[in-house]
This record gives sequence, C-alpha cells and structure tokens, in this order.
Amino acid sequence: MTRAVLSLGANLGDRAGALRTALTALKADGLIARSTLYETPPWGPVEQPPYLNAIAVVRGPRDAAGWLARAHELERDAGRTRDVRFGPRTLDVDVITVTGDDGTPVRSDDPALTLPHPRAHERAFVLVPWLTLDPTAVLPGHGSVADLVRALPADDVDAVVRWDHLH
Ligand code: PH2
Ligand code: MG
Ligand code: MG
Repeated sequence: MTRAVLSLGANLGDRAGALRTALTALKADGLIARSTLYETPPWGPVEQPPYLNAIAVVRGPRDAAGWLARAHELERDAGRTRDVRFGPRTLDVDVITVTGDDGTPVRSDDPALTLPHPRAHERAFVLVPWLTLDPTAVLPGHGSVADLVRALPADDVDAVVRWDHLH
C-alpha cells in the first residue's frame, strides 16, 4: 500500500463540477482526506482564467506509476485532451508525493513522473490547501509544508482563497 498526495486543478468549463466528480471517484481508490476548493490565480507563462484547486490524500494498493495512471484516467473522464504545457485545462491531476507504509518517500527522476513533484514547493495553490488539510505535512526534500508556506510571498498565500463556502 502507498499513500499519495494529489493536486487537482481546473480552469475551463464547470470547474467545481470537474473537481467534485474526481474527488467523488477517488473514494473508490482509498480517499483519506480532501481539502475544500480554493480559487487561485493562474501560475506560469500562459495567460488563462483563474483555477479552482484542491488537494486529495489517498491510500491504496498502487505504486507511483499506478497513481499517475489513475490521475490520467480521471483527466480523461473529465474530457481532457493533452494540451499546451502549463495551459488551461478542464481537469489536471498531479501526483505530488507518494509514500510507502513505512514512511519512505518514493523518489523518481523519470520526466513522465518526477517525485516528489519538482515545483510543488513554490506553488501556493498546492501548499496552502495541503497545509489546511494536514498541518504536519512534509514535502520530502523541502521540509514541512508549514515552513514552505511561511517562506512564500504573502501576496501569493493571500491570493489562494477558499471558494466553496461562497457558492
Ligand atoms: N496548473 C497549471 C498551470 N498553472 N495555476 C494554478 N493556480 N493552479 C493550477 O492548478 C495550475 C496553474 C498546469 O498544470
Ligand atoms: Mg499541473
Ligand atoms: Mg498535470
């Protein structure tokens, strides 16, 4: 069994519907916890609409490649076609960390699945929902998520806004 932290994002179409459908589907995969939905400014080089983001923690009988395959399946179910890097999408599911039951983090340099996720430590839209879900969370190689959030520019943190209590 492994435990995986997944980051879900959507910025096209019915954003909340896509995230909620994926989070519901993950119950069958051993969903342990999920954050609420957050609205976040688009990160990266492409101009695009704001995202809704969420974090899910799952535990099940998959290895890292198995979680990536499941992530791609959820994206496909949401009607996603593979598109521009960092560009807009109906659903994106990224594997952030995978940990064995003995607590050992999976490390991978495979360009198809780098673990831990190579940019998670600088992304408020990953770290803020994750911290809310698990105040003791650690990003292997980078330290505690609480410290990483404290190290982010305050504007980046403030721009990640709880969304679902407004709607
Ligand atoms: N995903 C991207 C690019 N930029 N920005 C935010 N706020 N949230 C995302 O999930 C996101 C992004 C490509 O995967
Ligand atoms: Mg992504
Ligand atoms: Mg992705």
